[in-house]
Amino acid sequence: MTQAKFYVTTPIYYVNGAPHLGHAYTSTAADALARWHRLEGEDVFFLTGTDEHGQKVEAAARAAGIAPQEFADRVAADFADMARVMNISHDDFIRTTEPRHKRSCQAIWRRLEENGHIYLGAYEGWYAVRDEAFYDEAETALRPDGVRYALATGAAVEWVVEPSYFFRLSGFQEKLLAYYEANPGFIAPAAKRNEVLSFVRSGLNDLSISRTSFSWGIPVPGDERHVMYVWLDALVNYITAAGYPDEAAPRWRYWPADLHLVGKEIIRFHAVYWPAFLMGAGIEPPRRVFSHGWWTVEGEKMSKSLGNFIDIRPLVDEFGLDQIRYFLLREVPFGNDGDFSRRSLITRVNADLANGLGNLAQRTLSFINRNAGGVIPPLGAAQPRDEALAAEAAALPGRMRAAMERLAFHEALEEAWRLIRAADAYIDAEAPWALRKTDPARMLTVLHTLCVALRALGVTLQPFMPGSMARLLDYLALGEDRSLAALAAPLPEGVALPAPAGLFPRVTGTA
Ligand code: ME8
Repeated sequence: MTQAKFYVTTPIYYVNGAPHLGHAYTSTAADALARWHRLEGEDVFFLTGTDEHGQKVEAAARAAGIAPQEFADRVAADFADMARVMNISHDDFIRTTEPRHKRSCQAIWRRLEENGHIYLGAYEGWYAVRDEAFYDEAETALRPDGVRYALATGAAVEWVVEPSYFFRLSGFQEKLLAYYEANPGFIAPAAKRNEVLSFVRSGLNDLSISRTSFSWGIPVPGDERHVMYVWLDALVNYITAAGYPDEAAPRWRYWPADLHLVGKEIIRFHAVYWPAFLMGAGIEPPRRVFSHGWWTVEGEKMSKSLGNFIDIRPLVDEFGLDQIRYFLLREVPFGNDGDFSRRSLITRVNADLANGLGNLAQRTLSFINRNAGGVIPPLGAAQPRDEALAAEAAALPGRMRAAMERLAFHEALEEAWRLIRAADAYIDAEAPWALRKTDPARMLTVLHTLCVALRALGVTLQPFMPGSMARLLDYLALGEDRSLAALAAPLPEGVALPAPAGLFPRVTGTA
């Protein structure tokens, strides 16, 4: 049997500003998926990186008074730092100013040109630098302040007149609709799919794919007065990292990507333009694009004018990394919008982690340490209650898998918490502290069964809380194989366990 592969991406983040909660969110979600698929034994390729060209980045560099490349170097380093702090396990970090990417962009441009999908014309219309997007007039409105804004995003637009190369997007309407039809799971969630479908059904205009009014971009091959439109440049990152244009590269085995994770505001680029570019170049489109919702902070939209972009790193220092990762993926159903507040963070951490998982682990492991010789206790004659809990533990990976396939992180976590509640109820009902005097062999069986449940929790929760679950599995003396497959083995009775320490302290921060 050949090993299944899984190629997952985050958007590449613009280097016009510092990384914030929103970027950390997408990266954490992608990381949990990458780690989950590795646990399943798949050959995973996980890509993240930075989007460094275009007018917006050029303007930010100018405002900072430094050259765009130097500016991009600084901010890209900050994004790499955020990934390190968040324990993001990417296999590659791509920067669009790298030579491999220039080569890849120019190669796909030539392919599109050879295939007759590019022509020279002139663009005259609205452009929003903040969104790096062209808009039809009907997609904008003039506000009382005399400025015209894009309706979808609220970004100011400006009138642009310049020579431009165009991509014959209009010719792809039927092909795209046929692709969506044949691949019902291509765009998720369903509401987004409907939005994209109606956009494509309403008819597609050709797309301007080069700019001449600034130079911070990848030169159009054969006509260096033009730089490529930053979204064409940016989307191509996903094939560059897979080795394009070298389709014999070992990494090309990962293409097509299994999943592009994106925020809801960039679904059109990923679900319309990107598959059309790929079809035009004779490359297979990605398998799935999933759009997630947006976080507000303490009820407010994060924005430059409010100055309330929050950096995740001080929160990690304050609350702990896995606490933040857990909160991000548990608090809001993936795909929905949500609000980030200190109050809900503190509540979650205390209720679910300190009092829930942490307490279960601590009360079980310290009891074993004190009363069962500090080893994995032997399993005696199991009773139906023991078997029921062990069966719940055995069923957990399958239940979580079903949720992970739908990117329902909160449901996957809820499955784990059902097991935690079942284990808590089991301890209370079996009362090992009482059995210590009345039936020590039975006590050991109960403790063994609790270790089975803890091992299932520790292994399956690694993608969400890698550091703390590594500690939990160390306390259970689990060997090197910590994949889902390892759960099938019986627990090795009598193996010495290290002295456990608390996993998740209660937090007392102010809301
Ligand atoms: O759009 N809530 O980069 P970008 C949740 N370079 N997620 C958020 C968020 C929020 N409030 N704010 C941002 C770009 N994000 C392009 C992408 S890909 C070929 C090019 C996340 O720096 C979310 O994933 O503006 C969103 O799509 C991404 O950051 C946008 O990052």
